Amino acid sequence: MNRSEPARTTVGIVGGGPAGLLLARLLHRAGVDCVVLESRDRGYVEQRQRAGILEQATVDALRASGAGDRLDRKGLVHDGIELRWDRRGHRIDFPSLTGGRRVWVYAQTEVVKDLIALQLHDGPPLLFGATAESVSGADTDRPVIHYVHEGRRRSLACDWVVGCDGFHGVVRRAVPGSELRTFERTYPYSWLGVLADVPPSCDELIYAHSPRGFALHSMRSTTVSRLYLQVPNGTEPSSWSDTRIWEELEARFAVDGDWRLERGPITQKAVLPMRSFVTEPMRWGRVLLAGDAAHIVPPTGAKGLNLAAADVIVLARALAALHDTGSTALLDAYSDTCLRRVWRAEHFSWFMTTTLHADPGQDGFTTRLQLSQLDRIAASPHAAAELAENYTGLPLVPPS
Ligand code: RFL
Ligand code: PHB
Repeated sequence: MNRSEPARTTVGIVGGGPAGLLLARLLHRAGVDCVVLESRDRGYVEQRQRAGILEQATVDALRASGAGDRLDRKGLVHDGIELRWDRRGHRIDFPSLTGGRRVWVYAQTEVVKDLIALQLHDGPPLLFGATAESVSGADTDRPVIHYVHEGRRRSLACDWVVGCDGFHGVVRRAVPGSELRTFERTYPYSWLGVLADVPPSCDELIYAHSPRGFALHSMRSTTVSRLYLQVPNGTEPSSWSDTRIWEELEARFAVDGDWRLERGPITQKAVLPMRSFVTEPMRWGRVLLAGDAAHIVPPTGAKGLNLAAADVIVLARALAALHDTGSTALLDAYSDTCLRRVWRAEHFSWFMTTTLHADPGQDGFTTRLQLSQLDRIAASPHAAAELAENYTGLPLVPPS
């Protein structure tokens, strides 16, 4: 056997995305031993373009896990966002509406790179190219992960198995179907996301409602812009030329006044579907689910990565408490604690999505409701505060 390939561990983690990697670091710091199995290679995991906004609690956890240095040097602190509709803009000021909260612009790819570098530096073990095929014994004291690594079938006996293996993962399948409830909504549109080598045309993110559909202006740094356009489901990224993308972005961001969208070379294009999905419960026997393995949100509320981080912060505390005191009280509460926060984020993500996007063939009544809601946010500090509190992130453990 490979020297670095253990046959047993306390916590077996399937998936080396943000959820699995952050959990491993937090457990390592708490003295709980664990192993991470990741099916892809390191280069692939580090390059996947995904989320870009971090809430305070996510930043705090990254710092606590030792992964805050580059984030503190390169992350951009944002105190607000702009909403645009009807050719006008309205800024939501986070600190004044939330008692001082703000968000960080720091790409998921960078978070993942930081966590991988730490993990490979001082452990615990992280195996790339290790694909979990199944988990047996979820309802016994010793669940086992069956996986393939370097062409060989292997097994890892664990006290606890955590599925951080994303929406298409296998760990969820260890739970009998009769024990799981799933709730799902798909949307009749997708996002075309592009990266462009051009300084952002704004200091803060712009979420735009327009009769032509939704558009979002985000960024990766002071020199790289990240932009999204609502497109029909099934759109091929290659069917959008660079010129067409810039023209459409310009039309959807159009605002009275002298604002200009700067153009630059587009370096990546991809289409992402929009989905809401929740699995209940998030624990069965000795198998726990965290992050996208348990729930998906459409990206309009910037919640996916932050929800994944929140789950594993709650879980790491619960496993550390078990390790330190022998008490399973926090683990027993894990699913309920997380699901209350998950459903709040599901609602917010659905609200942002349905307020800002145009359904194909949307009627005038629905459009008027959307515009009225946006007007209300602009007119009422209470309505704006509701958005700002949700966007910047609610408490990790919601008050009951
Ligand atoms: P991830 O990041 O999907 O990581 C799961 C990891 O598990 C591995 N894996 C397995 N490993 C071993 N054995 C198996 N059988 C395995 N099956 C899967 C995978 O290779 C992967 O490395 O889930 P995690 O850690 O829960 O993190 C969640 C976030 O990644 C996710 O919520 C967000 O990125 C969602 N999301 C976005 N959120 C935003 O807020 N803004 C965005 O712009 C945004 N863009 C996106 C996204 C999600 C996307 N996906 C999942 C389709 C763009 C995309 C394309
Ligand atoms: C991003 O920067 O990729 C991003 C930002 C905010 C969102 C979604 C994506 O709501």
